[in-house]
Amino acid sequence: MQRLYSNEIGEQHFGKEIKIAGWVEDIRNLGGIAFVILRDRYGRMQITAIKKENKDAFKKLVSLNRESVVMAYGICQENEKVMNGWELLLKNFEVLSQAQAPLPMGVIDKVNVDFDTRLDNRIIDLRKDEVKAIFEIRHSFIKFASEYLEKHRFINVHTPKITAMSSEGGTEVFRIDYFGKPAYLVQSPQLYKQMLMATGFDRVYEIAWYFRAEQHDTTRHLNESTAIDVEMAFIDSEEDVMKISEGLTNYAIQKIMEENEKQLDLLKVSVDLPSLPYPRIKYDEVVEILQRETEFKWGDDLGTDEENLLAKHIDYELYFIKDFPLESKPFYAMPRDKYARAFDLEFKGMEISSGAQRIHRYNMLVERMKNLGMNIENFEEYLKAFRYGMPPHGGFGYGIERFLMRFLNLGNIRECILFPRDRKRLTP
Ligand code: AMO
Repeated sequence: MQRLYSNEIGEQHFGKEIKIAGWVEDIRNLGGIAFVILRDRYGRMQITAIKKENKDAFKKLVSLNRESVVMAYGICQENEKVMNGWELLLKNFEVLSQAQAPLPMGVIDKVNVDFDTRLDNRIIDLRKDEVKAIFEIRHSFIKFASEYLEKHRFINVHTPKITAMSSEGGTEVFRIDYFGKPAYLVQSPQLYKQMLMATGFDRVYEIAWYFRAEQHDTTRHLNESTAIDVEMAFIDSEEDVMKISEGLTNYAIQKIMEENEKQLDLLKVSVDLPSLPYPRIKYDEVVEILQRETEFKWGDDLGTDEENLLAKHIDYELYFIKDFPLESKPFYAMPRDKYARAFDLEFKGMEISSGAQRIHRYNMLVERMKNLGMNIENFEEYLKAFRYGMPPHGGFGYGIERFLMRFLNLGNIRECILFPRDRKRLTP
């Protein structure tokens, strides 16, 4: 007999024998009868055991520790008073795994455990409906973003995560020993996705790892995070890239609203689909707004405080900031006078994505790198891609955890990744 999931069982099974499996969430022993709540991936089911019908099974069942894993057999009995409208009248069951007691934290207990205890016991934390819901929505976000990109001719690629070159000037890299040679974990697929623009794969995307040895210990930084990286060639300007970025965002939000209603309800998130196009605010306008209340100077970076303040002055949840000072963006960003043809996508006052048109002319790129004091010998393999036919191109990196944090109104980015890596956490 095939095991059925809780959401597969219905009228068609009433009166028939079925097999179910899951974690024992709760046991109520009333003496002659016992009720067990069994939880599987999709929901909960009630097992009803009657002592006089199978004494041994009854005894074994009521002595189980919570969260043990069982496979149970019996008749699916219609019962309006029970959740789902049916109960399993127990014939027999197998203990697939007995859980130890006490549990390091509860699954259904109302007592609040602190966040570190939750993360230390993530395998149990993930059994909670509202925690699972985050990762179901995460799955949907990646699926729908990929779907959108594929509809727009992007091909999914995988570039190296171990490298000899570092891409994002400002942030620190993790160094590793590569058979005696120094190497790094990549901070972004930046250099490789650009190199691919020289190959004829003129639209690529990658669901990628970012490894950053940043010192930040904040609610919005991880040392290992994931992103959707996009790169596209034959663009006229960064506007072409921004259209993909906002199109992808709206498509994913709309599809999640359709597919994940249950999870959004559970997380108490109500969503209005933003209208397209998203507003574009120039960095110079941002400076003007901030200078009304702060000492902010042209050329300064937008920190958390500035982003929050700015968000209070803008009536939209999602908007772009563009035309940043050239010096505030990495070497590969295409200049327009003293500005970079670059943009950030802001969601409720936090950067969730950034991108740019890139420099595609070899001489210009080398000059820019030299001006910034970079040692171009270290970038020989990257620069090679610009010598043999490189079309104009641009792209963006889109933080998956950052998006989810804002979309689901979560206070800490660590909620959005299974096993977070931060300054203090290397386990589990
Ligand atoms: P950037 O450094 O802005 O750009 O990163 C792109 C996006 O990735 C996310 N992100 C992070 N999320 C959590 N923790 C971190 N430590 C972290 N660092 C980055 C953010 C950010 O907007 N190569 C460029 C992208 C491009 O131009 O294509 C880049 O890496 O959401």
